[in-house]
Amino acid sequence: MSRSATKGFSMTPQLELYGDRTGNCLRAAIALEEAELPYVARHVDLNARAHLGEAFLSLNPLGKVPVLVDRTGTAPLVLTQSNAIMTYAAQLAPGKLTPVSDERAKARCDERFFYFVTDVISPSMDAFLLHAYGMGAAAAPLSQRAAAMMQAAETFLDDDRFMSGAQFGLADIAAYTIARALQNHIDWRAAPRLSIWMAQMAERPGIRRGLAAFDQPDTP
Ligand SMILES: N[C@@H](CCC(=O)N[C@@H](CS)C(=O)NCC(=O)O)C(=O)O
Repeated sequence: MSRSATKGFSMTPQLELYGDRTGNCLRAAIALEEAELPYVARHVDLNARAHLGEAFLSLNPLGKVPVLVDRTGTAPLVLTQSNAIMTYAAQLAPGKLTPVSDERAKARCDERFFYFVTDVISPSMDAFLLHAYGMGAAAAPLSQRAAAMMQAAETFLDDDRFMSGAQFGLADIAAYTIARALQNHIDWRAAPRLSIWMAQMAERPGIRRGLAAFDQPDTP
């Protein structure tokens, strides 16, 4: 909904998501898309160091993406953590990304969401940083661990159609982008349910739009 949704804004957009084509940013964009919230995506080109420019640092002094700005209140709300942006999207669109009426179903969705965030995405991010610091040998076991934890999520699909439970949700978004990143490390023949789930996720319009959110050349 990102670019076409600009038509829905008379002047300053109410929700703006700043980011680039990284896992953290794409998860935030997919959450906004799947929640069907109108927003404008602003491309911050990390390669061009746009995140270190004065304009962007005034939004997030840490110089990191994603950043969500919500101007619907009396003062703008600025969120600089991908997971906070995702849970905020769930809050703004009750029932779209987390179950609302069934406490146990909500707990199951949270449990799975935190599994992917802490047990898969986190070691994978650490491996990425070790690579960036020239410590590729130290990174390898962390990448393998992340892939093994991703593959273990096959069991989440034994009884449920989605990673989040009976309905699509935050855990599916967290799982999908990291599963794509780790796809060459996963033994897909040993994970038939995961394979089917991946194919289904790839067909979701909200996921497709979220993945393309930062394809425009905009800069803040
Ligand atoms: N904990 C933050 C991490 C944000 C983060 O590290 N963003 C990366 C891109 S995914 C970034 O902006 N890197 C640029 C830099 O560190 O210079 C989140 O989940 O949003």
